[in-house]
Amino acid sequence: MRTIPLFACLLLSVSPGLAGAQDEPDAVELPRTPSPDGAMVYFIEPQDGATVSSPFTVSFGLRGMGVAPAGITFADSGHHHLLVDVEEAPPEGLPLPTTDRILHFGGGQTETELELPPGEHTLQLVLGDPLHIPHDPPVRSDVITVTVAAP
Ligand SMILES: [Cu+2]
Repeated sequence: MRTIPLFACLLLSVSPGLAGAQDEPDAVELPRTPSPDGAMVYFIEPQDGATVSSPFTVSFGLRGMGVAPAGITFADSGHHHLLVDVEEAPPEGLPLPTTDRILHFGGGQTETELELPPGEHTLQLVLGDPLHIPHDPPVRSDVITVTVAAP
């Protein structure tokens, strides 16, 4: 499988065309990629309410769609984003930003090791199209809560 390094993901997220879109929010509407009926993204692990010790494995499940690296256009596919302690949902019609709380898996990864400080944390998965824009309708998991045990 062809993999795209993460930095390609970062570059796409800050492409100049999108900066223009922010200047005129009403004038530009980015095309959305449709998601098929019944598509669903979910956590294989950890389970909602789990207590884990850091670092811990997060496994991403996807039903009704395929995984494709960022930048690759392929019907009914996308790549995973993991939202960590994100309180306000990112806007639906724009590329997901890259922050320390919005992690892109633009290489098509379906698993990661996450290191978080002790305490309660929320996690959510959101699928993005080749340009990191959530599908229409969006394919996202429930928000789950995990507790990272003190070492
Ligand atoms: Cu992305």
